[in-house]
Amino acid sequence: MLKILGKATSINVRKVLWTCVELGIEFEREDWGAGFQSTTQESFVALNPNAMVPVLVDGDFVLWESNAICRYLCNKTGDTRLLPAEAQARARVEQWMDWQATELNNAWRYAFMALVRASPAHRDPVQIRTSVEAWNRHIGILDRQLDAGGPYVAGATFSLADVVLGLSVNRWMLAPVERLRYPAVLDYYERLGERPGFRRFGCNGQP
Ligand SMILES: N[C@@H](CCC(=O)N[C@@H](CS)C(=O)NCC(=O)O)C(=O)O
Repeated sequence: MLKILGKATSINVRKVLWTCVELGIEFEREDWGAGFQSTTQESFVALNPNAMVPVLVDGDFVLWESNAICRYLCNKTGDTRLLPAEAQARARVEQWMDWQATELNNAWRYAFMALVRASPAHRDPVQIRTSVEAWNRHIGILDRQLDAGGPYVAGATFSLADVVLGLSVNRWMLAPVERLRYPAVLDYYERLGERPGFRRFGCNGQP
């Protein structure tokens, strides 16, 4: 059986758990990461030199990077519902997944470390404000995409892009920041809330 290493409260682990529910994949999970078994242990670093969760163990095959794991699970099952086979449709899904992992994540990181994690290394008020503004600005990009071409990020059907961005919207919704009004994002969030995989893993224990 597939093994997923990582605590279920981690946003990146939850991407993989939600994807497994969408694909009907059974898995075992072990708690690793801050508050659980340390990822800096030699045995873990041998699996992922970045000392981060999630890590997927599929027999002898070991994979890290949450978005890559989600894509692997689709490819392994041959299920093209979340990751289309057709080149342009797939590229559109992957475009939004890459945007989430790079542009969007870089926007919120400082504010999240400061305001949620209370990190002593993230106390500069100017950088906090800049990060909150960038966070809202990026959610605004998502709002315009959903408004123009929804109801899902890559168009008419639910895809892997919605798994990774659904978790990002969940993080934005729960963060103690001033949120700009984005009606399409709020509708989208409600729509995702109807999915069993989101209810189980997407909303980090929140209703
Ligand atoms: N780019 C990586 C980032 C993984 C990441 O940031 N993982 C965090 C948890 S969300 C982590 O392992 N932090 C260290 C820890 O919890 O010990 C991915 O998408 O898999």
